[in-house]
Amino acid sequence: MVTLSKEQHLEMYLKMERIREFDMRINKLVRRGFVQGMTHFSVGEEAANVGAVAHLSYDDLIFSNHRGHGQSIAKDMDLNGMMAELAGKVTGVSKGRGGSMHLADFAKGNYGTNGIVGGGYAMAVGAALTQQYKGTDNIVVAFSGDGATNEGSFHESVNMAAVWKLPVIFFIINNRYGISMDITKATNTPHLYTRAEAYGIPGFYCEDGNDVIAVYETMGQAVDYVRSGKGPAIVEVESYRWFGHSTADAGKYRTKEEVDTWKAKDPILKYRDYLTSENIADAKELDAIREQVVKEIDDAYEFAQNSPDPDLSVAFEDVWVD
Ligand SMILES: Cc1ncc(C[n+]2csc(CCOP(=O)(O)OP(=O)(O)O)c2C)c(N)n1
Ligand SMILES: [Mg+2]
Repeated sequence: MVTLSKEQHLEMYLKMERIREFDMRINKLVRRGFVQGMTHFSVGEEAANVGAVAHLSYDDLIFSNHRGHGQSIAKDMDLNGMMAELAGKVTGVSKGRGGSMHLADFAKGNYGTNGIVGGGYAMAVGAALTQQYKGTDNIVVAFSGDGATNEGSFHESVNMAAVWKLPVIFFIINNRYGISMDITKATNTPHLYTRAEAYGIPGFYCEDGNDVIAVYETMGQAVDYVRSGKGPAIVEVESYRWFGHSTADAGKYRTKEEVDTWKAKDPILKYRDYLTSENIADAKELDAIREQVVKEIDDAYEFAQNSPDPDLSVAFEDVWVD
């Protein structure tokens, strides 16, 4: 049983609403040419992201993948800077130079989204080695999808982390697809957390990754284990992306029935039901949070819209280390 205070619950709810509203807005803005470059949405996976990050402080580090808006928002990324980054503006969190797949905020322990599938694993292991070397009790979380776990880098990274007993969690959001590839055609095992056994580390599984409390509980077990210095762990949660793989994908390989079935398992509605039925919050309070979020995203859009493009003269800055 989890014991979360009302404030913690409302914080998680707020972040889930932020992720939803941010990506819903970006989806509209993409069509108007506001967003520079490719974008992948976290809509549908809000609980998986928020339930995982809720255990982390700013001293704990995360490495995201291409679908990293959810993790970035869960780790408190400034919405103005995030929106501006997607628009390629100079006020973006990466000075408008990277876009959706280069969102980072080192001060809050966010080591960035990443366009290379499987590219975050080895960096997370390196960051975990730093924590062990320095004797901190910080942990590192490498977020990825199901598809990425078939990259060689996953296996090399998990193995090395296991041998060196590094404080890193490989957190897999299994949404059953790698672009258009159904998981059953790419992976000869029904569950990815069972791969942990091959490396002699624990694997934790959350069947309902749309239930933020269930994700929180599962991740809590993994965090306790890893933070106590016993070594790495794998966590797998099942969820689903509502939209196509990216802004360039209409998602024709999935049936409408399948998508609708998952939309009916909306993580935000599920959490609202929980919060109201457990008398933790009433609908009015939750509606107020939603209104606040809509205003935040309106403001972030205004901020990005009114920010200048980077000057051409900076094109070669931050490319080489002096
Ligand atoms: C090394 C590499 N190979 C291929 C790609 C193209 N690519 C981008 S996302 C993706 C699928 C990733 O699937 P998954 O890990 O399940 O994450 P999801 O998109 O489902 O969240 C692929 C193949 C890439 N970006 N990098
Ligand atoms: Mg996937």
